Amino acid sequence: MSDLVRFGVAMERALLERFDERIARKGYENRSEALRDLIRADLLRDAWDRGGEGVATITLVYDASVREVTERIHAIQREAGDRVISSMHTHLGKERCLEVIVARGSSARLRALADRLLGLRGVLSGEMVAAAAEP
Ligand code: NI
Repeated sequence: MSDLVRFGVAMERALLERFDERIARKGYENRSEALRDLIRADLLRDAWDRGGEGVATITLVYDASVREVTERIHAIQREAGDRVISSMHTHLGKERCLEVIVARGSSARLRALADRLLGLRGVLSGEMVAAAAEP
């Protein structure tokens, strides 16, 4: 890591103890790495909220026996053009399919893409997760 800066942080003992318990459960070896991750996540959320460009995953679980749901999922991705970078499809059972789509674009357009997919009849569950912001 380049150009590390050390700084002191003051906080209530009880708050720090809760934080230490939390990061131990998550498997962090020290507070610094946990704090860096929290700050990165906050900056990503902020960039996303301000309508920035980013990369997201959209995960869908759907019932493939529902008429045309598979075709609609694919048509929406084709219409999205090069906003969709990649997708992965696998089978969870006889009728249920899992699709993970990686897409790039403004947060508003990605949200709209995810909403169209998640709103389809036959889509049982899913969510969009912002993976990274782009400058
Ligand atoms: Ni399938």
